[in-house]
Amino acid sequence: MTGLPILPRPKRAVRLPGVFPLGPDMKILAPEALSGPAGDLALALASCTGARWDVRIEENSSAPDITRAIIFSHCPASLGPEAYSVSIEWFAARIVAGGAAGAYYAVQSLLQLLPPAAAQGVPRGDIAWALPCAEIEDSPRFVWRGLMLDSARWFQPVKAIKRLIRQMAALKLNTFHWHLTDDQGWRLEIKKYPKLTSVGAWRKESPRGHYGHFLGGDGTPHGGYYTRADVREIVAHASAHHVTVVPEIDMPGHAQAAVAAYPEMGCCCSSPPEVSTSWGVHKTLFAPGERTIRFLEDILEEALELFPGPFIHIGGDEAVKVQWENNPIVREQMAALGLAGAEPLQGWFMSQIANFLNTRGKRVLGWDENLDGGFAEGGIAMTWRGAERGIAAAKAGFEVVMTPKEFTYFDFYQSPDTSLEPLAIGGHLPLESVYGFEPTDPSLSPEEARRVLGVQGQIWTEYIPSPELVEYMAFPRACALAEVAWSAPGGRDFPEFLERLRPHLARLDLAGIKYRNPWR
Ligand code: TNX
Repeated sequence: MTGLPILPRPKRAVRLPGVFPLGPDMKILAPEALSGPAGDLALALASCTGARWDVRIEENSSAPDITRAIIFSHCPASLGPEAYSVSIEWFAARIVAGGAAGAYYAVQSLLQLLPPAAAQGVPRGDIAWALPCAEIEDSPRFVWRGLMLDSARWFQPVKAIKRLIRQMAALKLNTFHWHLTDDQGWRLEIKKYPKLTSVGAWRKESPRGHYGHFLGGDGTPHGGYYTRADVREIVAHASAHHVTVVPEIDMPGHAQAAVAAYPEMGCCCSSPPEVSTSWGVHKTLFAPGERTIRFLEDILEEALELFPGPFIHIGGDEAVKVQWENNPIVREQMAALGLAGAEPLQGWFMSQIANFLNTRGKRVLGWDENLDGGFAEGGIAMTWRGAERGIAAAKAGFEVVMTPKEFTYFDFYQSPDTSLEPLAIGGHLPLESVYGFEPTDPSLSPEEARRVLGVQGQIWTEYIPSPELVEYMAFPRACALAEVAWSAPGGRDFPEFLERLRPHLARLDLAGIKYRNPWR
């Protein structure tokens, strides 16, 4: 590399001699289409330099003699929507972007070229603010660069989620997959079914210790949910940072909180369950009948009002079928549909929901269990049970987001000496392994390789009860994942990555992010 501390590593970056000093009376010129990122840059520069940075809207600032300015131009004809180039000379900097997202990413790169103190957001008169002269050309390797947060096992406040999204965006991650429902809590306000949150968002207590060695409950009620206003706030915040929010409503398993609220939607129900107070795979399923499917469609219909993005995730993972197999009505239904058993019934169930979402113009995602018959045309698989499943799915014609647990489960331990780490679910996923993950495979044809949409890190929160611990588990592994997702595979070099990570962690410090120090 070139000594430019940009993370994730750009496609091409060259350090040139000299610097571009950021003194007083400087300006930013930008066309209307890029005024958002230009404004972000103005705010960031004003906050650290203490000088005023005005944005002047100018559709075409191609004159070569403009000085003391940062000049944005929009060039969708030659660059993709997330691509950008930057050229910094001693008298001006020019940013060319294919779209607002590309300009936003150019701004993230520029901010990383400043001393880390810029991240503090307070004017520092003792620093000679300047950008190094440089040339950068950059565009992402993958379109899906995600992080999943489980807000069902433990509820995180809106503020913590916004902080996480802001930090994702600084790493050019563009997809926030929000796991909103599970056995231990339902977190999304649904007007038509108020008990989902009045009942389903609250559990009596949470388990203590690891579920492998049961220690009993903690005796403390836990809960919370996101109102429609909360969701809108998070979605708007994400959108301002070029992050798409993908909600997950998990079905037919991981449904216990919903069934506790509306027992008639389950099929257990001589004895309706409580919102679960333990971890692990549960047996409570939604009933596969018409009434429950309408119920879920109503829920999704409301979710569609809140999540304008193109994707909805419908789970499909870990649905143990005993309740279906033991239920005479469900067995009748299987026979009536001519299905050979409970597995194909899950396929039927998921495709009902997927078809409904398709008619609403949404693309449907699900965990890799859906590859066994659950996907309607166009379903996208998140392959968590091993990278080889993702490769096989791409060969079988499915689009995939690679989420294999051995490389992307950020709930795993970060160090082999687990006694030095906070209690975690298990596993071992050090920074270097995340960094070394290769999401494609040489055996894929170019067409098959294009079906690998990208990668995503998973923050399942059974053992992550606080937002601080979410940050500890997420960073710096998300920094390594961002590089896997964004950067070309050829230049991967772990020691060199660590050099660029150092200033990034200094920025996280100043932003108050409680990351894990990989050098301790
Ligand atoms: C499996 S991955 C699950 C989650 C757990 C996670 C813990 C997946 C689709 N389901 O319910 O939280 O393992 O690592």
